[in-house]
Amino acid sequence: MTSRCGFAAIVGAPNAGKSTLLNRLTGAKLSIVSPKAQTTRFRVLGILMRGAAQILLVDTPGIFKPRRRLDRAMVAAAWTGAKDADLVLLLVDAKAGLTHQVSEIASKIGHNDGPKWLVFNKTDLVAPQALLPLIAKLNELAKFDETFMVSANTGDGLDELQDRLAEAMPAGPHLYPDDDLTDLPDRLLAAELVREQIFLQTQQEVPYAATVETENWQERKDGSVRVEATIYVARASHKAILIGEHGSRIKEIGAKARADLSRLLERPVHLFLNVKERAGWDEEGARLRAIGLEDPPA
Ligand SMILES: Nc1nc2c(ncn2[C@@H]2O[C@H](COP(=O)(O)OP(=O)(O)O)[C@@H](O)[C@H]2O)c(=O)[nH]1
Ligand SMILES: [Mg+2]
Repeated sequence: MTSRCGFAAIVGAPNAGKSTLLNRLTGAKLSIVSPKAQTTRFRVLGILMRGAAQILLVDTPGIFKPRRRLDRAMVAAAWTGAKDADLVLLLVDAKAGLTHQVSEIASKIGHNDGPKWLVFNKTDLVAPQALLPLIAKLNELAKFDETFMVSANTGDGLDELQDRLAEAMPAGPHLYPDDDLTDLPDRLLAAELVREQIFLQTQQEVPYAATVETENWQERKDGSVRVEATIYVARASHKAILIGEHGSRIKEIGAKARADLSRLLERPVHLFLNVKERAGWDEEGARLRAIGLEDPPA
């Protein structure tokens, strides 16, 4: 069989299920997921093997109207992901349908050369006939080469999608070791799993006002790893919420993130979390770079 390798970027509106799809296809929790929009902040690479093909799946932040410097960096990362790819997958929430956001993204993709596929996700929530008019409208905005219907939650349609992805990858040598799952460093994965728990366990503006950085990483002789991470928040009130009564919230965030990290690294993890107030971190270039985002021009 011919060796194949290429990049397929998953783009779409916030909450379409891009990160869920990446995790489901790679079988690992590489990209964090929550019911809240804008959970993903930077490009996440998932390495997927299918026969002799290495599919480099790129999960991107959702595309939306940016306000903060952080937001601009996220949207820029999403478009860069699409531009650098061999193939672009527009993931559309089948339940939400053709929103204004989706049409804007589709028409922008329409101006790109190169293959584009339309992928409806969350088809567990709708009847397939309901999608026919959407397919027609979306194809007026961009000429899609193929259309798929999947559910990242149930796994429906994913086998076919993976087979087609493998065939569509350009011939060439594999760019990553075949048994790697991602190119993200463990320190960043650790920080992301903490951030996922913040998204899941706090409400309103708190998750959007928090960032997490791994400060210390120590491999221990017994095979375990000791990780220290700092959560930066924009306000004192956020700090109080994150810590919770008698430290109950931060304890719960730490416990869940520790369990996830231990599963991902396949070894015991000791996780220590600090919470620091740092007003305006989302406008600071150094903080954005620390979480893997390039600082966009203002
Ligand atoms: N019912 C259903 N929900 C899904 C599916 N895929 C993702 N979701 C949910 O949609 C929400 C957003 O998912 P996420 O992967 O973070 O979306 P992203 O912002 O595009 O990365 C989460 O609550 C997911 O559990 C699906 O196939 N079916
Ligand atoms: Mg995401």
